[in-house]
Amino acid sequence: IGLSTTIAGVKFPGCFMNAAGALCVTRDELLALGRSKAGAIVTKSMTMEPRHGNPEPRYYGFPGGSINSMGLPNLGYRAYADLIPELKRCGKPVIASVAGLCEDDFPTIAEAINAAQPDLIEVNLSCPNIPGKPQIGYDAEASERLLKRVRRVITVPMGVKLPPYFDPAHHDAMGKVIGRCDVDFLNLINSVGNGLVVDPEREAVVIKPKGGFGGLGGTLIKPVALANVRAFYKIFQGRIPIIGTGGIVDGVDAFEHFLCGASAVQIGTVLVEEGLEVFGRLETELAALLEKKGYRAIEDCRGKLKEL
Ligand code: RRO
Repeated sequence: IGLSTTIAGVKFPGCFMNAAGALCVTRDELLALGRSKAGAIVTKSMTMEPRHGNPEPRYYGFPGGSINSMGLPNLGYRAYADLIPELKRCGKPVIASVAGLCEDDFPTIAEAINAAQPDLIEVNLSCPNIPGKPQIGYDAEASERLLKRVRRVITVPMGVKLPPYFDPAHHDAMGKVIGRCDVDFLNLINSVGNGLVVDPEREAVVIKPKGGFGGLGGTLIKPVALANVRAFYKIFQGRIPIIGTGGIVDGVDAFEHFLCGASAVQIGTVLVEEGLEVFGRLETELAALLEKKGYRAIEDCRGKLKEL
């Protein structure tokens, strides 16, 4: 059974990789991803300057998923630019996740990171956790302005990490923006922003920043992730490859993402909860499922979801 995949012409030895943010801030974490069975190394979203992020506790896992308000803790783009050559020697694609605290940061970071030649760049338009800053991805005009600016300086395949949308009108509006900006791949979805988890025992919130509000991930967001993968797969008729992210706990969840149209999948909450061993488990589970169903490779089931 082949679990390799291709995104924007780049070959991935496996279809499972970390989601940006999960175990990918430090050099040690990134090199450990390189040694693991992950099909790629994805960096933490980077900013101009190094950041400690929001006050702790800022991540909380519970049976249905997770809530986080990390606040972009990262080493700053210069450190990641210096690390990329070493990461590339791990023998799998390196995806650099580019963010910023304001619009002008993105092209500066994108140009410098592009010069370090990661295999792909993912532009994160969907960080929900900077106090007082709305997500760029919920502003179609700002998204288009920003994507056109970064596209000018990025020569490697450029992807966009979008927030979840909850209305077909919003899928269509962002689809038009993406269609005008020469985007090579999409990553769907970032966390479901500004949820609130309550501990009834302590009668309190579970994370400190923003009064307890944070981005939701894990099992509980899977239907939202699948809907966004499917909506954009249909808008582009499969012509823009999609990385599916959200709610993947086992091989069946990954298979559902592929049926909806994903070409690869990323693991956030369950990677944090279970550690790097998750990649081997997911590969085993997906291979067994594909085998049982008579599929020989991911591309044989991609997008093949039946409608009634
Ligand atoms: O660092 C974060 O708080 C964070 C980011 Br940049 C993001 O894109 N998504 C998320 O759930 N958390």
